[in-house]
Amino acid sequence: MKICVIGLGYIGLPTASMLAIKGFKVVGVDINKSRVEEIKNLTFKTVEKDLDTLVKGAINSGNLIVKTEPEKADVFIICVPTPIDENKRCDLSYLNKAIEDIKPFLNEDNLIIIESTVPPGTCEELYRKLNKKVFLAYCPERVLPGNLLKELVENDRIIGGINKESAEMAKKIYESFVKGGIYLTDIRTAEMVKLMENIYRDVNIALANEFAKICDELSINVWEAINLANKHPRVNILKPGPGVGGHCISIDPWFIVEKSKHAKLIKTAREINDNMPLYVVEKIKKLKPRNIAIFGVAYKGNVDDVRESPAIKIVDLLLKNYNVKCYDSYVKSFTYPLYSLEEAVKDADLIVILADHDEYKNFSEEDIKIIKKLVRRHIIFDTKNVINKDLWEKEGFKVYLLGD
Ligand code: SAJ
Repeated sequence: MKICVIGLGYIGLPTASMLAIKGFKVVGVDINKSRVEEIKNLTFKTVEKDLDTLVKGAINSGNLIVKTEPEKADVFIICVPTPIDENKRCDLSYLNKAIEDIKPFLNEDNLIIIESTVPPGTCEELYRKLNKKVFLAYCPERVLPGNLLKELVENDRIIGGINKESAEMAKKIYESFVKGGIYLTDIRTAEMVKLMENIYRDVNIALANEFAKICDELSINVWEAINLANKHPRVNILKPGPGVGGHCISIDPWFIVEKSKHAKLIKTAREINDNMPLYVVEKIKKLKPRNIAIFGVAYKGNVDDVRESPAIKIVDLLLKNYNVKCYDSYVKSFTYPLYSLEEAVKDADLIVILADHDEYKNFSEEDIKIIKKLVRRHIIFDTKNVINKDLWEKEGFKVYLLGD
């Protein structure tokens, strides 16, 4: 069986590679020529564990070829981005283009699987517009960047079919590598389930962020309070932070806001999380710095992705009044220049941590001593509660936490 995977981003590439390893003939397609070249030549860079080995195995097996144009296949799996536009509505242009691109190759035995996150009703609408007899299923990706390959195999999957046969056909494909359960439903429910998962997380983080602000106001350490509240068997509050980034959780809840007038809590949660960068900047102002070293511009710990990262907004705002140097050894390129650790902290009178990279958790006494010599003032503001506070305090740093 031949499978054509459209979009070789963080979902499409591992999925295409996994299918190739499992013996399918796979054609991976991406409109970005340089992305295709770097995959073909195995020169793409990733911090995702074992992804390079998987892709290498797939390419070397001869089962995965990558190119910029689709071709005839039995199954088409679409993994293209669905961002939001300036009115915070789902931008389906990449998805529509992917469908247009495969249209000339479709015949009535073909199965199209969509993995991209979309507002409920989108797949039915696409099917109507396509106006061709094909099988269509929606199987939303669920993997967590940073733990991608493990979750690709182990997570349960939800498959919605435009009809029962479509869902059953898609199940056969995913069964080849998914060890978790595979649950079948209708296509609109599957679209809703995906959004509910990310909204649940966004609302929970908004609650944690609101708790952080309240605890700041009432002189309580939010981290300790959350930790203790979570000792209750039915409480699981997530962590506060400088905001919610990434191309999923900070975007997907808007797909429901655009569809339903009832999405009030969801909208408020989004606004709370979107305002966290401003709150962090207000806190920074109170520490009266001049030169600020930012540690961690990725949207979260141990990833190299900066899409929608709260750091972008925070640095934007800080640059109006302060000198700012960013350091992130995981990230290759950012909106603003990146410096080495030493360059970033030289003459800094404030260090601000915005991402919970393991590197910051694991700073040794030696590392802190080096930083201590280079900075002008010994103040660190940790918005993620990631550093070893005692160790920094031992070296004479004043440590501030968000929500404390
Ligand atoms: N964050 C917090 N506090 C927390 C957890 C996360 O502030 O306690 C922040 C992170 O720092 C980051 C943002 O939220 O800025 C999102 O990070 P994340 O780890 O919660 O999620 P993503 O965006 O990397 O991946 C999510 C996952 N969804 C769920 O866990 C429900 C993943 O399984 C999805 O596949 C992915 O979205 C997606 O592509 O939709």
